Amino acid sequence: MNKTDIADALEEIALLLELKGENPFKIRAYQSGARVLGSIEDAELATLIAEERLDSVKGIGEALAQKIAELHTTGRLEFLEKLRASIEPGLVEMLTVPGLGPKKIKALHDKLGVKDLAGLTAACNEGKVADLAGFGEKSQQKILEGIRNREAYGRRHLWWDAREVAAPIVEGLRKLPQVSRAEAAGSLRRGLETVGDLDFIVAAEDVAPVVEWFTTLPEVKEVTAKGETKASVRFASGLQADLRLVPAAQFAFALHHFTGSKDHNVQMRQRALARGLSLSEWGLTPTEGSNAEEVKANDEAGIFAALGLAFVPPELREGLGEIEAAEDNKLPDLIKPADLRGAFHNHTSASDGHATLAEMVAAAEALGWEYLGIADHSKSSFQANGLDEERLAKQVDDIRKLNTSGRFKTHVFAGVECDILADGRLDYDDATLASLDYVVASVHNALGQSEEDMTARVIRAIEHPATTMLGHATGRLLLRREGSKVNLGKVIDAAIANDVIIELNAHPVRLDLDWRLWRKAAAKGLLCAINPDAHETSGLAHVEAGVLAARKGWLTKADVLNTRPLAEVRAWLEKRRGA
Ligand code: DGT
Ligand code: CA
Ligand code: CA
Ligand code: ZN
Repeated sequence: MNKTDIADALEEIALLLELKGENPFKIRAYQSGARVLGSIEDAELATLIAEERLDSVKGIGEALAQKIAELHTTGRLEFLEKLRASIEPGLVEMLTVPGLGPKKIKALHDKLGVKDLAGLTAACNEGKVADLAGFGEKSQQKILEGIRNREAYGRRHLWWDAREVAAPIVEGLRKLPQVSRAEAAGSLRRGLETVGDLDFIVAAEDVAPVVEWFTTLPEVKEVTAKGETKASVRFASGLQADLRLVPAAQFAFALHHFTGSKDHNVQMRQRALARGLSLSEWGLTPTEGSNAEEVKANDEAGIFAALGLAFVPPELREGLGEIEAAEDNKLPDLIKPADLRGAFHNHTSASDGHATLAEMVAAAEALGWEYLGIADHSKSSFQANGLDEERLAKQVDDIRKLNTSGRFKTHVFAGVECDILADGRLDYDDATLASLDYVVASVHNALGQSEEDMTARVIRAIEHPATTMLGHATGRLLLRREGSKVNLGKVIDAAIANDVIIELNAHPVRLDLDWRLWRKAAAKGLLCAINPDAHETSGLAHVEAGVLAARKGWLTKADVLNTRPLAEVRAWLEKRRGA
């Protein structure tokens, strides 16, 4: 196991111990152990374990060192497995309700005998939760709403997770001798932030072996349909998938149809009808009485061309004006993953990341990035181990030294993810902020403010001369928590007026600001930065999800600051700081 997985295991132990109401000192030992691990480089950790010296590290005692070693060498921990087994699964499930932490769940269990979500719903409906000390009417309402949302959320999956399941299946399908072409279609191909089910389109002449392969994949839990042209399965994760088998001549039509979206398809069909043609998953054929000829197409571009359209990238097929733009040959030249030269919002083990500064920079260098911005949490984010002025100054110093050392080809920008306090002030004084290359300003607490207060708060932060960009504008966590109430139209206008960037937070659970707002905002002059919000080296890869969302928002390379070369970015940041 690597240190990120070990840290996750330690955090899980702390959470479970808290659910059991264990001694707070013991709980904190696991939490700080997880944090300390982040500051040890992976290679060093292996050495410390091999030489049995892990307990010499400050913050790691003998008992903890043993557990870490067990996880590192075997990938398992008996202690954790026993702990998991000792707790009712319903209690752990309750942790997925927003606002319910281990302490509150323990209180609900001890005082009301609540053991699972069903019991919690009943207790709320009977008004018992409102009467409990530390809860009240408002919090009872929030819990009920959270449980309701959870059911809706359970029907969809993050794009990132769905892609992880789909990619090896597409690979596997393509390797089958009966298969000539295979693609994942549907919302996954369109790059939607959440996906309902997977849709695979396959061209095959001999279908039975393909259906057999698909329905007996190891992760399949249930086969819900199995026929000549279609099969449907449900995976253990709850995700469902449709497989559609077509003759090679129909592949392009089926791929286009099942990529969707529905709105896009409806508009395409109307366009075809106006030309005396009928468009379906089977083909493009003349309507009755029309003298048009059947159109054959080997790829989607052929279908679009037959209807007088430029090729529309799947990300744009939402029925939001892409057909008109394709007709006028005015589709944007969309940003591509390879356009990115760095990113600004990334964490290290100095706050709540799992990798050291050097590990993060090495990972950025391996991606070929020209620059990496480090923006750890600020002091008010104590839950995320935010940096006080002294620790921030040390980090800035470390970054400057790393840059002059020439150890990495990637330049490091010293920034911070500065909390926007409840009244809109920033979390450091002006002198501290002035020591940085840039500032990402983000809301992390008091998320439940009124729309009026939240909007004024965010705009005040945008108007601060030290603010470079606004982080995760609404604070939404996809399939987990709705965003804050905030007037984004006003926020976007304020950002443009103050020359402040709004980030497209590329973390697969955020993708915030939403793609639906970008086209209009960019046209008005808003500049974007696509930021992975990485908390570990592998997190830098999140930019892929961000680029997809940016493409859905019609963004081009020119709309995104971190497509520019280092010298231009440096100049932009300096100008912004008034340096
Ligand atoms: P999802 O799975 O809810 O995330 O969204 P999609 O877009 O993947 O939808 P899905 O799986 O129900 O169907 C895939 C595509 O098939 C959809 O985007 C468009 C096409 N499609 C499905 N049902 C209809 C329909 O009733 N009318 C039209 N025009 N197209 C349809
Ligand atoms: Ca689908
Ligand atoms: Ca489907
Ligand atoms: Zn943040």
